Amino acid sequence: MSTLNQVLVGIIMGSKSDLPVMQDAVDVLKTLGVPFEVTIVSAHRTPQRMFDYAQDAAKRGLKVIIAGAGGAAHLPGMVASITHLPVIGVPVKSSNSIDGWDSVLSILQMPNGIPVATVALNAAKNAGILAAQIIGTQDKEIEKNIIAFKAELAAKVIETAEEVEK
Ligand code: RP5
Repeated sequence: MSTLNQVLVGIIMGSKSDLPVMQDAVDVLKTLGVPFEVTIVSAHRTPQRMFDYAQDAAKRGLKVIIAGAGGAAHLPGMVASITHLPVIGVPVKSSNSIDGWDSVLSILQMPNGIPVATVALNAAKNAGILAAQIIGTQDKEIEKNIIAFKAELAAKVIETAEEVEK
């Protein structure tokens, strides 16, 4: 049975300033036909909102959370500590001071038992694809969309290879 009417992926971010990066997750989930919601939840500025969001997410039917944040990026890890849902973390390069390593390390270096699936710096597109792949294990339509998406990637490589070989 397809679950396509139910919102399955929650995209959250620490600030509206993260949106230009996080938009890539929005766009690829649209492409892959995965129903999602998007909002701002700050671990530091709205801790109670973060707690409520994470605590209610599974009850509301979400299956995966994508959380993006920059700097001392505690949002993905704290959300993962509250919910049993899989959390995909997107380190956002929010300042030039240490090249985004602050975001990467604070999302990546989780303690044993509380994983966050951390994608590369600013790689919200990959976070969206990974979320769709997780949903696709249980939803035939989304699985089909993922397979088509990957076939398209492969076809582009073959096309460019043929151009280069001419
Ligand atoms: C983090 O601080 C946000 O995720 C953002 O990446 C960074 C800067 O936030 P703003 O000061 O632009 O709101 O919490």
